Amino acid sequence: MRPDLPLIARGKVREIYDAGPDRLLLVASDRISAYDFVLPTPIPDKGTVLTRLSVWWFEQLSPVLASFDASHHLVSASDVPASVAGRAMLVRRLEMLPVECVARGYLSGSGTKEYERTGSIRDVALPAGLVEGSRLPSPVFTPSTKAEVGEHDEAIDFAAVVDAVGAARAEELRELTLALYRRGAEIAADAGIVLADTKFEFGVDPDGGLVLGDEVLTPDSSRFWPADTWSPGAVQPSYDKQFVRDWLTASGWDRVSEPPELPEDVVAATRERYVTAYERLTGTSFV
Ligand code: Q0Z
Repeated sequence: MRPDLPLIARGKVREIYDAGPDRLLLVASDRISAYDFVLPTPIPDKGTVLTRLSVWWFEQLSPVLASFDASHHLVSASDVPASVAGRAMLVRRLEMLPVECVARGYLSGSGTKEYERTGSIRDVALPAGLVEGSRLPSPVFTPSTKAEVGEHDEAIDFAAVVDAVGAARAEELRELTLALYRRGAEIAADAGIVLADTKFEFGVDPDGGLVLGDEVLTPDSSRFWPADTWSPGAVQPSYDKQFVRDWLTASGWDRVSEPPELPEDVVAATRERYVTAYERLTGTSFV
């Protein structure tokens, strides 16, 4: 099912439609990606869970945004076409800033690689002895540039952010990204979830105001780890995708050819993880 609106862009697992001169419709699908592939098997309700999570987070983050004289782009999650009801957000159309604003509170993935090579992450020197999964002494802003479809985002330093958006806006982006991450991580911790890192995208409205856009603090834009098994020194299990990764690994799939269909027990267990994350974070029933 798709809305009867002009398609503007298609990501791996979501789409953006033209909803009028100053509006966009962001639609989250039930598709799931793993190891850089979109899998052929959808996860029922994933698009709805992620949309409802983003909507809830926009509300939770409003005080942080207000303290920076900023706002978010959400207009409505109910005034959307029936074909995408529950998994779409009507948003203000913005002039997006060409920087992916990532905050990391824990060492993981490319952050671990950078630390092992340099002892720092971007411009921030770190203590010796950290390992994959370690909590950082304080969260670090690790911006990147948006890559073309199929490419990976490219790490940039703070000076490159200044070149892209100017010094004042760059400092605002760094401080707001870190403040939003800190508040998100605090709320996630209360739900038994480690928010290891996350990526925000910002835009500017016609009055020049800074606006938080895109999806926020979902498992697709963040690393969620179960807090009860957090144990630095190895790659941490993913809160949402671990059953999928484990099954794909055990299946013997070569990670080059088209990925196989997931069995129904893996689909059900994965759907349950998304729903449980939603219910633990929001304290409300998904149903
Ligand atoms: C977000 C993306 C995709 C979903 C453009 N409020 C806004 N105003 C202008 N542009 C955007 C937004 Cl959110 C915007 N993206 C990322 C790509 C599906 C989101 F294919 N791109």
